[in-house]
Amino acid sequence: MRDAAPTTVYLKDYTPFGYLVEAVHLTFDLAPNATRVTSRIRFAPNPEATDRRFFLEGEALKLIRASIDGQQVTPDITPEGLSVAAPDAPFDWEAVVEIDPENNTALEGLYMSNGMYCTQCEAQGFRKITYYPDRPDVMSIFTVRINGDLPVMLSNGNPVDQGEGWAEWHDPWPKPSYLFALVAGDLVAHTDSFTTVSGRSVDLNLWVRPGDEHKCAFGMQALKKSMKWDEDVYGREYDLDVFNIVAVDDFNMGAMENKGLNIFNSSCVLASPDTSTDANFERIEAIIAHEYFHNWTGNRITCRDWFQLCLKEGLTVFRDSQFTSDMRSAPVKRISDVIDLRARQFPEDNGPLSHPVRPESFQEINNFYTATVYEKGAEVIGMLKRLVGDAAYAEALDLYFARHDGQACTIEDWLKVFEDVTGRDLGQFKRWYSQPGTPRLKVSDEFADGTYTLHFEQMTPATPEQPDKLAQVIPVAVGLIGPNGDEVLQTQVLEMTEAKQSFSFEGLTAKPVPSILRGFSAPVILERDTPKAERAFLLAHDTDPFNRWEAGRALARETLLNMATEDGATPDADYLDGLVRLMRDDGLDPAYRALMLGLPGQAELAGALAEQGITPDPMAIWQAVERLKDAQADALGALLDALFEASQVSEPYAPDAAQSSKRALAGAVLRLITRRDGGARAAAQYAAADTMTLQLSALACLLQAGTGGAQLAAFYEQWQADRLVIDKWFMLQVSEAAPEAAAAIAKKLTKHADFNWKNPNRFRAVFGALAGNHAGFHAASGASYALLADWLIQLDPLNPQTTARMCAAFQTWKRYGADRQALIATQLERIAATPDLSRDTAEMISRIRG
Ligand code: 0A1
Ligand code: ZN
Repeated sequence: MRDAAPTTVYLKDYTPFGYLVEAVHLTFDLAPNATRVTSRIRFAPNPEATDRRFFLEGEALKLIRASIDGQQVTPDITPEGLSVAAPDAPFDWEAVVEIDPENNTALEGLYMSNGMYCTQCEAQGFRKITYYPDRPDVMSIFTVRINGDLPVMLSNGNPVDQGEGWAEWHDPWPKPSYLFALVAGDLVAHTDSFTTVSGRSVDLNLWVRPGDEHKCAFGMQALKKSMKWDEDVYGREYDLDVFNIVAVDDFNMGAMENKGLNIFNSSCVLASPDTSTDANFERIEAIIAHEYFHNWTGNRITCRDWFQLCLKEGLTVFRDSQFTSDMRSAPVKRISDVIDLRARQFPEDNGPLSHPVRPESFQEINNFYTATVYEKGAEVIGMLKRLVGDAAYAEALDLYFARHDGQACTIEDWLKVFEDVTGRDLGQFKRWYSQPGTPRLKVSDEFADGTYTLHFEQMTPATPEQPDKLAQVIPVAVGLIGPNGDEVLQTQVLEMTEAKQSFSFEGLTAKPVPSILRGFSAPVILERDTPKAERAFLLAHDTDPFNRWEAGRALARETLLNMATEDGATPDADYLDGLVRLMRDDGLDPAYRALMLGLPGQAELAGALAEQGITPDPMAIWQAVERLKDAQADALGALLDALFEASQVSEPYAPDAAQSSKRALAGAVLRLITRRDGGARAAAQYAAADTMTLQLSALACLLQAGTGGAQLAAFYEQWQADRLVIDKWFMLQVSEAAPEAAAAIAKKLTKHADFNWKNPNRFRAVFGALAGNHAGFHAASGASYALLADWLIQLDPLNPQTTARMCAAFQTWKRYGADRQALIATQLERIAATPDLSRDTAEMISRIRG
């Protein structure tokens, strides 16, 4: 085994490290295959700790020498680290190790990407750079010297000095090792500056490879907007003289918030109108904000241990959603977030990978950077804010920053500031952090003598290791609408705390229509036998934009489920009528109308059937969706042309909310037009397109219609020198493939000269798209399952992290029929039986198998 036998780490076993680290000096002598790292570390006994064992984590390091207070020592070395007898008094540790960045294909620790040195230390990568107490509660002040012959050499904090072949950096803010970063290479900067609220000027640099300079302007503007927003909304000022961002082509995740030196997957920062879509721009703006916001929520206040990951991630996702809502459309952002939550978090929460927002054990922490920790973690904060109100939320956050600046904290610390500010007991609320699973909220109603009553019952199904669930605090935002369409009760937050609870509203002249869970006020599944007429009524009249969209979504879901399971079922006329009426309403934001045209994902529909005890047939679901889209196109008819024309943008391209909203509607409409004209309009748009948004949306339509061969070839010719665009070329062919063709197309693409499978973006372009093509992935032959398993087995020895994340494609396997389950079980067994499987992948596969 490459890794030692898996050990499980438990939250309950936390103990502090025996020593404090007063200061760290690191010297890097860079060389591709033999970089020397010299560490000088000042340790002092930790008065809070009882266990004084001196163990430093270290993996894949060649120890050259080590000393304590200048005396050479010979530590005991294991694959996990070293231990040595250390004084019970302050002392200086010095060690020299050698590492091999060029052969570091796991992209964790110090590695090379296109000749550039870069690091990724979260969560436990620093131990691949030198021996260290590699845990977030050990915070220290770092000084770094880099020796090498590269034009640009960066680390955290402020530049101290530099000369020919060296550079020195000092970070005055104590930080844990996971926030350490180093970058060295042939880079060019797009520069700007920002003056903080107290008048300090900060140099801003976005470092890229020569040739990418024209893709920096948007990211820089997003950074400046984020800095200003965090001052205005959270009172948070930046705290160094310089803020560096670097774009890297080989990166396992989206981006990383290293102090003063954020490192980004180039796909999450580089943008230009001709190579990036509106959706890319919006995502980049959000990720830049997210990493920047971590400077306070994550860096200045960090996590005590990795079980507390949601402390920084849930809060920072919540903050970046607020930012996007302020910069763009709040309803569109909320609806998009809920679509994403249902697509990614709900399957996780209701399947074999279910875990609490704050997990209580893990084998490999990298497997817990999940939708549950991030997105459900953000939902929990949204609920808290709704329960205490905006003013108390702001006060609690001020107290959090004042009380905990410079500390490594827990969820208990976080909740305590809210308790202290509001006087509330949040003991029951805390269950959101410890109980996995999506609560089901059953609702019924009655009306008598002018009183309308809503009855609620909550139930959270059993999840692995947690069969019994206690009642949670559920904020249910409710409004009531009278028969004439007027709102008779504005949004009120009902606070549900019991397993069963009822709420009454008096003095009504007629039975109202309830609008429940407005704004998706809690991450639950609402179960109510809602009469179809009520849904249609809310689609027409709800004043809450989320619930108005939700009414249409529910009608679409119900008709699709019927069509997928009942012979002869036809598209629901009420849904189509309501949709046509909304599409005619020019008062509605075009992006909102584009969302209205969207349909529930096929995986979501499969999950809904499985919930009802019906075995989902992926092909039947696919056909139902196809038929409903045809029905949408027929029902909208000539209106489609009018909408398409009205959504054209004549001004020069800008990726702002106003323009991209129009293009979102035009793009959704073009999909339907293609169903009627066989692709003529899309071909014309493709031929005339001068931006990636228009080019790609046209190409997607053509591929879906099965007529895009010529354009696909032309697209490759035009963009073959641009990796990020070629990722789109790979991805689109698989995501638009017909169900029976998907596996073969993906397989053919893996043989393409540009299929660099060691690059995570390229690997994900093909296999992320395959897993996302529901009917293609679940093709009855099992070809997609086998292909994905082949490639996971091939990638695992090189890059365990990306392999393990992709295993999640199999997490819903028990939903499907016996034939598919057997096919998937074979692949899971095959992966599990692979010799020397990484700890990351082994843990994922064993959890998925159950
Ligand atoms: N903290 C980063 C995400 C991140 C997590 C783990 C990584 O490597 C295992 C890399 C990045 C964020 O939230 O953006
Ligand atoms: Zn984050």
